[in-house]
Amino acid sequence: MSFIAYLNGVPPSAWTIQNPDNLFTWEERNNITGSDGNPTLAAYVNNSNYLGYGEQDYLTTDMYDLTNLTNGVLNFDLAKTQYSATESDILYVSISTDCGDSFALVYGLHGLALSTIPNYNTTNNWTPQTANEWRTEQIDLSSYVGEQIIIRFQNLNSYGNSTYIDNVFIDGILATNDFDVSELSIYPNPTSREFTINLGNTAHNNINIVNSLGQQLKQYDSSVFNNNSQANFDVNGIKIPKKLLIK
Ligand SMILES: [Ca+2]
Repeated sequence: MSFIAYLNGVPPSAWTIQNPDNLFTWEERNNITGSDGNPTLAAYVNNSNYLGYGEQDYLTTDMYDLTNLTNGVLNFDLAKTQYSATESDILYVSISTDCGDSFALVYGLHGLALSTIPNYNTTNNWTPQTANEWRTEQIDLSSYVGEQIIIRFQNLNSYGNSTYIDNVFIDGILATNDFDVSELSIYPNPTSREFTINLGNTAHNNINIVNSLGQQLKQYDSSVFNNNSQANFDVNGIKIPKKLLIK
């Protein structure tokens, strides 16, 4: 079962941007070819026009509760090129467990290790042209299970080239006594419209679909299962985030 926060380009309202020099920083960029090959709205830093070195720009998430997870993985999609070996930006990811007072580094790459294409790219304002110019980064959060965490993305510029991130979410296993997670399956997950829940031999529950802020988008009574172990759902017509949280 997935525990999903999300970002489709636009930071949710509780996310914050810190831009100490008041110059370039994290912004939205629309109609970018996304990690699934379709147009997406991605969070972007225009490092190719950002004439400066060592300037730091922070994109900081809302707080996420990992107390009911038995493991956790932070996923995000990255599209990134570097201008040259010397004009090469850095991306850091850090985690706070004290409401943002302090952060511990969990990810930091620069140079071609950060780039999502093989070579340097001097195209001004580079944009990904195909899905395979994106890479999904995965960061193990198991040591943060039981905590409430804030995630911080930090762009450290070096007059390099574009940095895009999209589809930030936490994937994990819910620890709950309400049902046997190993019995339950949801597919496809994540989904944008239709999905099937198979309860196996577990008791029938009401199904709540909520977004990452915990707001309920739709509720189904357990009668939707009609005494079968499996039911199909169609969430077409409700305003949903790019990825769903089903619990
Ligand atoms: Ca800045």
